[in-house]
Amino acid sequence: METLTKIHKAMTIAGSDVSGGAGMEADLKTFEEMGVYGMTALTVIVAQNPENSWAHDIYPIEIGVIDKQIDTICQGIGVDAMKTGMLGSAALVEMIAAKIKKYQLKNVVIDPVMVCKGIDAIMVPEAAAATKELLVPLADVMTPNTLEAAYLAGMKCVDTLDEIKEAAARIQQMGAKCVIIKSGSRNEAAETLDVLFDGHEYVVNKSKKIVGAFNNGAGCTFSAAITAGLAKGLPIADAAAQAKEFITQALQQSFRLNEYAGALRHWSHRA
Ligand code: PXL
Repeated sequence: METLTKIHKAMTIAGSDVSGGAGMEADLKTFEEMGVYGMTALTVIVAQNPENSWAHDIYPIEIGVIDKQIDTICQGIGVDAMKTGMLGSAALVEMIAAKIKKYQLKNVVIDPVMVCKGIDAIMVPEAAAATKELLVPLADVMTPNTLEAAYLAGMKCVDTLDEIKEAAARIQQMGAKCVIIKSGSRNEAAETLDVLFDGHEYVVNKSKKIVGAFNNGAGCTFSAAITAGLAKGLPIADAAAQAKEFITQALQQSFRLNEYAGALRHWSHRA
């Protein structure tokens, strides 16, 4: 039995996508593939309703139970980095902000999940507002998509490179150490655009869109990969670059599950 090697540990506070593609399932798969010990505090269960065009139905976990999960992880095991995903209520966002302070958690990645694939309206407005007020100032890294960035930055539209840079600067000024805005699946362009801003310089990453990829859970996977890198002690820019490589491979080798759905190949880097 190995006892001397340092095990890097990460916690995700996120919802379950029971179909396995996004949410805490994507986070855990990513942590595992990146050699990081993963732990989960489950916030909501997302089931899709076959009687209603497979609409997302969200079943929240009682807040006291989420509180117990976070205490178990933070007091019982300890974490090197953490991330959040779908949070479901303002009360939960408040509780998480208090836990980050209480346990002085480091390497805090906030993926401000406000929408799911195929949905363009903020799903739980009160949780989005609380995230903006309480979690942005505590984040080491924020990873909004362009729709979430527009909401957080108070902008009508975040689409062009200039708009993305402006949104990143605004969110950074609200207290986040570093902001990474992902633009890809929600625009019509042939290229994806990721912009990192740390308050000093912009790192713009342009790449060709991967045509035909199954991208459900891509945002969760990208932010989980950043979290894993931070858990291992990488600087943010290096963790972000490694995460970009990880998600690119997982998208390039994404696969079909059945006639309706496909998934990312989280293990593609093994080949
Ligand atoms: O991809 C966003 C997302 C996050 N978390 C959960 C989800 C989804 C989208 O389906 O189900 C639990």
